[in-house]
Amino acid sequence: MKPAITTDNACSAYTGALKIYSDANYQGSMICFIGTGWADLTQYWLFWPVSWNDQASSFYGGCNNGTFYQNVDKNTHTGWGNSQSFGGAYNWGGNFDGLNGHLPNDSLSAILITSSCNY
Ligand SMILES: [Ca+2]
Repeated sequence: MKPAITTDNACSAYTGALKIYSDANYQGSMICFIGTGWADLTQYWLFWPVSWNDQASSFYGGCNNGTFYQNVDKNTHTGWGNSQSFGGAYNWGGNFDGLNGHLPNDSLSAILITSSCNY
């Protein structure tokens, strides 16, 4: 799979982008992903020199479906261990609060987007 794309343009050009927020309830800093594939959050800056690893507090899935992982393999840049699926009518967004199958706050390390859109 190709890596998920993340750019500033993805936020403005694609209303369907996956959005990850540093604070609960869609607040704080945001990073966007569009397209299918893996994203290793140790590879993206929240603010230098702090990466997005273990920083996410809420998400909006947009038109994407996939899986959030609590751990990431440093060599393959793929997720493992505790996970949470997202997308569809019942998992379109929310807080990482450790409840009802959600990952705990500040634990997200890798994202797999299995289906996406181009809008
Ligand atoms: Ca983690």
